[in-house]
Amino acid sequence: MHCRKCREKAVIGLPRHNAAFCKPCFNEFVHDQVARAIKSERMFAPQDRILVAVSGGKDSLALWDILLKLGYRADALYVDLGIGTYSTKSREKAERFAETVGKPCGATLLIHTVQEEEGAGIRELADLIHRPTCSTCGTIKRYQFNRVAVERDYDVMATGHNLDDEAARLLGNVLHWQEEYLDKQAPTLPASLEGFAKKVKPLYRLAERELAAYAVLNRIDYIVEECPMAKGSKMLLYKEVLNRLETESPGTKQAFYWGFLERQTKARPAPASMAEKDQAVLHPCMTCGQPTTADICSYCKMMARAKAGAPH
Ligand code: Q46
Ligand code: ZN
Repeated sequence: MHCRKCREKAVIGLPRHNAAFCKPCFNEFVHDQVARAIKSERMFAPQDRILVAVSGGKDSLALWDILLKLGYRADALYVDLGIGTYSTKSREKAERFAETVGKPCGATLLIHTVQEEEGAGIRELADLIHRPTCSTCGTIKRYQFNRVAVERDYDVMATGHNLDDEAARLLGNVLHWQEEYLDKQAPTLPASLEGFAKKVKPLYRLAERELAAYAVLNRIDYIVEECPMAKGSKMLLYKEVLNRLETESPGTKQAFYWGFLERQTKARPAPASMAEKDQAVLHPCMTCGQPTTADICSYCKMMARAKAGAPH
C-alpha cells in the first residue's frame, strides 16, 4: 500500500476516500479536512478566541492539537465529573497534554470540578434529583461550557464531535423523528443572543478511526476507555450498526450525514432568522442570568432540587 500523494509506504488506508497515506500526508489530510470545515461552515476567523471542550479522549485532544497546529488561539475547558478512576485518569491526560502541547503554544487549560462547584459528583447529583446520570451530566456540561465561554469572552466554543458521532445522532433523531433536534445538528450553531455562545464541530468531516490514527501517529496520550456511564447507551448501538454498514459499503456514514447537511442548507432558516426565533423565546434565568425558555433555567432548577434532596 502506497501513499496516494507521495508514493511512500502508507500507514493508513481510507476506504471511504479510496486512498492511503503516509504519516506526513495523512496529517496534512486531517488538517485540511478541519480547515475546510472551518471555512465552509464559517466557524471562526484567525483572530477569534476559541474554547475547546476537552474530555481527555482522542477526539477532543486531537481537536485541540489540530487547532493549535493550524495557528488558532485555542484554550480548553475540562469538566471533572467525579466518576472514580475514569475522571482521575482522563483529567491527568488533559492536564499532561496542556502542559506538553498547550503551554508551549501559549494555550491554557481551565478546569471545572463538579464535586467542588456543585457539591457532589455527577452520580450522587443524579441520585439526589432522580434523573439518569447522562442527562444530569449533559445539563451541567452544557451550562458550564456556555457560562465559561461567555464570562471569559471567547468568540466560539468547539467540541470534538466527529463524523461517527454526528451520523449516530442523526440516525437516532431520524428513527424517532425528533425533528426539533434536527435543526441543532448543523456543525455551526450561531450565538443565539447575548448569553449564548456560538458552538462549532470542526471534526465533522473526520471519522472516529481516522482521529484514533491521528492521535496514535502524533503520540497524543489519551484515555482509551469510554466513560463507564456510556455502557449500553443507544448511541453505541447506532454506531455499531453504522460501522457494519460502513464495512459493507465504505462511505455510508459520510453520505448519510453530509447528505443530510446538504439538504438542511437548502431548507435551513438563515442564521439571522434562527437567532431571531431564539431571541423570541429565550430570556435571562431569574436566578443566574443565563438564557432559558422558562423563568428559571434547567441547571438552576436541578441544583435547587439537589439541595432540597441532600441530607442535612
Ligand atoms: S460523560 Fe456524561 Fe457522557 Fe459519561 S456521564 Fe454520560 S453524558 S457517558 S458523553
Ligand atoms: Zn439559571
